Amino acid sequence: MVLDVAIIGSGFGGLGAAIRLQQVDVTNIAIFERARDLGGTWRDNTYPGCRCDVGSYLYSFSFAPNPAWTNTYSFQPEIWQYLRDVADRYSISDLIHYEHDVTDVAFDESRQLWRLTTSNGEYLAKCVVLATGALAEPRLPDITGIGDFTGTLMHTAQWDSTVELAGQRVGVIGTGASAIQTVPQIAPLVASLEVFQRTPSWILPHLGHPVLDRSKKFFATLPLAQRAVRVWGYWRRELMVLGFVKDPRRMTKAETLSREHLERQIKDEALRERFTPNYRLGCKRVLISNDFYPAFRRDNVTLVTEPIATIEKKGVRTADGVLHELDVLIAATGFFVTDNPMGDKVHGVHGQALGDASHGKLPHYLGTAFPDFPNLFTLAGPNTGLGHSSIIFMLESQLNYVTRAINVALESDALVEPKEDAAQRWTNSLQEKLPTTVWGTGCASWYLNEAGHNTVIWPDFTFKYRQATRRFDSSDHRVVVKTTSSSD
Ligand code: N01
Repeated sequence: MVLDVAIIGSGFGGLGAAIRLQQVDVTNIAIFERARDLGGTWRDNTYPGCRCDVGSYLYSFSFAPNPAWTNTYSFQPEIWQYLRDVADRYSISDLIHYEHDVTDVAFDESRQLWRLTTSNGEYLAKCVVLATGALAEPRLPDITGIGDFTGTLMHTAQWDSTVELAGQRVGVIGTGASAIQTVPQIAPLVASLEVFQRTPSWILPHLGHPVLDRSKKFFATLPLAQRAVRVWGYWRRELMVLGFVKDPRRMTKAETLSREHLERQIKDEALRERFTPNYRLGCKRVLISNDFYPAFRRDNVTLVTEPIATIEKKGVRTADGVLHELDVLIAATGFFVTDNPMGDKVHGVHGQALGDASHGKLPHYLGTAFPDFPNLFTLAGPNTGLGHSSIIFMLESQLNYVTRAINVALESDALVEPKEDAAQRWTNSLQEKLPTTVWGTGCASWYLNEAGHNTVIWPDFTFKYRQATRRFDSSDHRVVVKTTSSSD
């Protein structure tokens, strides 16, 4: 049977796509998921302390509010449970083909369909929604000798809870979002903890707190009140665009806040110095934490800022020649983002790899559709990521466009793709804006591709993206009615 839509991935994007498509009566859908459960990055990241740094009321589907959040900034288990509940509530669970790792997506010219090769067989589909996420492929650091380490090596996104940390000598590489959450959690358990920092992060105070039972009841009886909190949180975050995008000098105030936070929490001036970033706040992802710096007040926790030279059998050797002997080495080193391997598994009509869009070699339209990739759409695609707000808002915006485009394709049995000049115009308009934003102020970050171009972040107010994705502009698209019947 030919599917109307094949969705790849069952995180926020994939589930959202299935729900929204069903709402417009597209029901011949399958979701392909490589794992045994749904949830994407919120299923995979089980490291101690994993938590969302966007508020709970905003970091959820607008159509599925959850009055029962127990904290204003949710922890991973609750977000994962939320996704499972949403899948049940919208009867999505039965659409998911688990343990179907998609290894190749290619356009079958003769049948004018997409052919998906999975670890569990081949499938044909009229349309494809790639919802594989930007933070799906853990990146181990490319450090000489990493394979020689004889202790336990694990990435934060592949946490093995059976590894005994109590009483062990543990090292953590990285001081990004994952590290700052897990370091305070594991510090009290371990014999010693050495944190290898290459670049300090800007860290602001965390404002999260438990939600009172009476507030939960209030939100359950008065959904509009929860909606108001969401809207308030949304607009407060939108104001940050004034600094991130319009004038990065406005970040000075937040930098002062962050420095004061550091001063309050770390009294040792030399240590404070080593924690102080030398780039503009916002250039790398801004972090929030109240317990990361205090972890370094413990006798068993050390900050190592000497660069890592090699990893050896017994531990990490730094450039000063010191061998830091370890039992467990934790890589909190992030993900393959602009070089996500999924990009090399999807090929368009003329064989071009979809990953070329992140390398600036393929123009994209709304970060979602691509010339020569008819009826194929990506969620969280190029330049739709955010540094200041909820990615769910962007996904829902993309889904407005995707559901309309898929409707056009299915109703007319057509191939729909953006015109080359429309895609080029869109891509150029973003790349022209980016150099003067905070991400162009000079720092290394996972927002930049190998050429130093930001192909990850949306450089404007998110409501502008919502406007751009609100309707299907037929003058920007080629809609070609198929010459072959693709229904069986
Ligand atoms: O990864 P990162 P992450 N040698 O890439 C260091 C999301 N997230 O997993 O800055 C030494 O941010 C690297 O150093 P440097 C969120 O979007 C969200 O922490 O490159 N160090 C850096 O310190 C986040 O941004 C939540 O110099 C090396 C760290 O490793 C994204 O996931 C929670 C190195 C990597 O930091 C990724 O966060 C957690 C090397 N060879 C994560 N290679 C939420 O709350 C890398 N590093 C929503």
